[in-house]
Amino acid sequence: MAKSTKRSNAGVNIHDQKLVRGEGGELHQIAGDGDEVLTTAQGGPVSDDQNSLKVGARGPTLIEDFHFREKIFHFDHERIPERVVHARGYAAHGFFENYKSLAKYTRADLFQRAGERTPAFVRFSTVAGSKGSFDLARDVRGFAVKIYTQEGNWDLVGNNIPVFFIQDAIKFPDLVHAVKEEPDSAFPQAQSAHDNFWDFISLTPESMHMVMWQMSDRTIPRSFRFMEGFGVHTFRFVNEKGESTFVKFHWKPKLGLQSVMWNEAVKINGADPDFHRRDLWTAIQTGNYPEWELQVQLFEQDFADKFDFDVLDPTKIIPEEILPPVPIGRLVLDRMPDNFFAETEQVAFMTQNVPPGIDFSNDPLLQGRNFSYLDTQLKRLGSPNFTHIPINAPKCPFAHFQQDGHMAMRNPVGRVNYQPNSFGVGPRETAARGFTSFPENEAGEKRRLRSESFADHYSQARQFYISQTEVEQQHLAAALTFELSKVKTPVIRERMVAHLLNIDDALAHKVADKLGLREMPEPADAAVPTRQDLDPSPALSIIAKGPKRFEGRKLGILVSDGVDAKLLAALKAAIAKEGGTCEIVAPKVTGAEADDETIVEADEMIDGGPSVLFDAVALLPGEAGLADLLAESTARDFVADAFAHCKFIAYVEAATPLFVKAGVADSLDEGVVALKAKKDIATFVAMLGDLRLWAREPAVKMP
Ligand code: HDE
Repeated sequence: MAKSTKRSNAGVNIHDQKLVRGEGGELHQIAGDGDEVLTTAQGGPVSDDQNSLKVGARGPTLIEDFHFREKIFHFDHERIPERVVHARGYAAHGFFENYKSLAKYTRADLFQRAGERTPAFVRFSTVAGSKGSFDLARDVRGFAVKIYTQEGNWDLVGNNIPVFFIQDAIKFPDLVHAVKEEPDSAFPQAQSAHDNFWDFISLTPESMHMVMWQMSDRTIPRSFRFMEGFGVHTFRFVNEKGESTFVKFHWKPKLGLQSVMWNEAVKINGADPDFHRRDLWTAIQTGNYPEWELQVQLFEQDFADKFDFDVLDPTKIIPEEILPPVPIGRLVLDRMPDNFFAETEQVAFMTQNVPPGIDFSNDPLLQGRNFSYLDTQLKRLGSPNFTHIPINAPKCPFAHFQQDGHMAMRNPVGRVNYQPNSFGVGPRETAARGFTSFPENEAGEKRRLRSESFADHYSQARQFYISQTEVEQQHLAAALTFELSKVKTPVIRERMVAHLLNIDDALAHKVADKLGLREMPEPADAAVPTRQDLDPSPALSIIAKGPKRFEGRKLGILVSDGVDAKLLAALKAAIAKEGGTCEIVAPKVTGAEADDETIVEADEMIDGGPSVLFDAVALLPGEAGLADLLAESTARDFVADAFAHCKFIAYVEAATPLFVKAGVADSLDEGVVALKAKKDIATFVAMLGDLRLWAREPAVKMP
């Protein structure tokens, strides 16, 4: 599938700039002439872009230098405000393909015809960190999808977690203030592990279900390609007859779910803060287009009424075992934006962008969001004409009488700018085709109330916890302990343990014990007691539904001079057959000389390519270059980390001293495979689908 990447160094002229002496002997720095003339933004040709206009060679700069002034003015204004949440993001273009007509449920145009493709743009993000923060923060991931339908843009602005921290939008500013860096010190960046966040959470019992997800490995995904997405709220499908069906949207990654380990995340952030960006960029540029299936849970009011929780409460899910999601289409991302700012930064997602046939429910979080997203675009993009920016413009015919304003790009002509008018000019509304709200009967007192049906804060938190494998339960407890260990106010830690007692007794004790709490607190007051009878939902575990294949994953191969060329080629071929990729790590960036005297080019020098960047590793040093690796502490870390992160490791005999150096020589287990004969490659590759040898974890972690 490999395609050449968009970028190439072809045509790069390394001698472009030079210093030359003028006729009078004076020095000029000049750039090489090209066919295209550099101009000002007003179109004036520029004679010299290397020197500002001065009085003499060493005199002051002149204010009349309009080229300099314009250039600096524009530069000074290059930034727009970053998003107040989800500032760090990365996006790609693609399409949604509908499987078959959903006319029975919805009149939405994109769902009417089998096989029809509709263009889409998807932005993934972290929530808390600023635009320049690192990719592997422990954080919820945004999964925002814009589909350019023939009846207007549909934005499904979701997350990689199906529930949320709060039940009412009015609490959103408090939640976000609490999780972001503390306002006096301005740290920690992109981390929830601090007092303010846990203070707010421990005083907000409705957040407990979400906290279980947040402390699970879901918040340290291996890449965007390996995460699920969720619309979170209950929406409505409305068909041609005006009948409504409730719907919850789920995106399922074709390559399966995968996360990294916390210790790995911490190290990846240092080694490659753009780990997730790079992954998406590389996958798409090499033709390995990531894909998700859109699945829906469809239900009626009487089905919803059977639950003792409320389907309007965004802190609840409907377990997939109770209502299996139905596949309705697929999303493929196949093109990176040409310009990050123009598209990824300026894209404006809005929950209120729905085509006819998709409607809102009364979820109070969704209702609040529908207000917020329009507001935020004006702040960030600076003009009500943000829909004139190509990435935000509909791709279907559109016509309205909105006019003027900052940076208006589409200006109507002619006399008539209103309707109705007597001249038969311009668009008119259409009762038949236009968006109509589902006419739900609404009545009640005007009050500030939280519905009684929103009161159970612990049952689904418990259900999530008991649905995890033992390994995942350990990770969850470790994450809670880590986060709370960064909290300096003891009462906040205790208050959290008091909530955990309502979720799972063993979990609460484990965390209390790891934190070193001397006394157990009383369980937190619960408005509704935790249900103990909810069945585990295996669909909530990442490991239980692991992909069982290495497709889309990466093997890091450590080589040095003398590497066995035939073995290397066989290993690379076996990985390619699985749909995986390989990267070569060597002591020098130019690579290593193999035993057959060919040069094996390196992708990374050893200190730039730690094993945390790979899903599995192979140690193929040659005897000739082994000393180089043994002298290098990063080579020791490569091996020690791969082992500690429960990765599968293949090795050749010559690599044995590296295990000694890494301090793991006495602990080698069945996940460490010696490549002695050809069949050993097959044995190793067959293991890789498990992604990790979790059985090793107890040997490398404090109990
Ligand atoms: Fe957002 N959210 N949000 N949010 N949200 C924004 O809009 C807001 C919520 C989500 O890649 C902002 O354009 C409120 C839930 C994503 O550009 C802002 C509430 C979910 C993105 C905003 C929520 C999300 C945003 C900031 C509580 C998952 C990034 C910049 C009621 C279902 C979209 C912007 C992108 C962005 C408001 C809660 C997902 C301020 C008031 C729940 C993926 O409008």
